[in-house]
Amino acid sequence: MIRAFSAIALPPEIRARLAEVQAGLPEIRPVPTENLHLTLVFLGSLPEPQLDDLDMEFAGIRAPELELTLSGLGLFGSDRPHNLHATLAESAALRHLQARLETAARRIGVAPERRRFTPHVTLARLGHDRRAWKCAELAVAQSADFRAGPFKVGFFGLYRSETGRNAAHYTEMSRYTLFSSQGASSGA
Ligand code: 2AM
Repeated sequence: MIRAFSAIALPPEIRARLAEVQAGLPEIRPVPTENLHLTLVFLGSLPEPQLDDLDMEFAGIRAPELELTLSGLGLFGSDRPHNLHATLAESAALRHLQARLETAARRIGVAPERRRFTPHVTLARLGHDRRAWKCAELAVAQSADFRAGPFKVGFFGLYRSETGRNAAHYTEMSRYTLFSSQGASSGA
């Protein structure tokens, strides 16, 4: 069984901006810079044949490149915040792509998350430390001006997740190209 998810990798300059935000929050244990990503669909643990089917489905998706912007910070969990993240400026194209991946997952018998898709990049998972909660709440309250991007997204990936004692380890198993609108107009 392979624990898998599909996601958008972030360009190095965007990860560097997020690392600066994390560095300004010393009370909070950050997600390692190389792990920062935007999850599209969390797939759970799948047997390899099902992953192969999913790979075929994803490879058949033709969708345009995206242009995304990170805008502000947010928290999941109102009285017990558990996740500090960067939020995405609204993108209909991103929602459209995500919905297509979810449909593809359903088609091969994977039931994705029931919670509504809230695009985000997790910066820290908060434990039970109240100081970390306070620090995260303050960061969110002061984040109105935070922007990173816009940046182009030319592909999405299928990742394997291995959870270690400290940080998770993510490996890209496959990559799926999104078409550029310039290429589309020339018939490519
Ligand atoms: P998160 O960043 O909000 O925690 C790999 O674990 C990716 O899948 C993470 O980005 C994680 O989102 C996402 N994910 C979504 N649902 C999950 C779940 N039930 N368990 C673990 N990860 C999940």
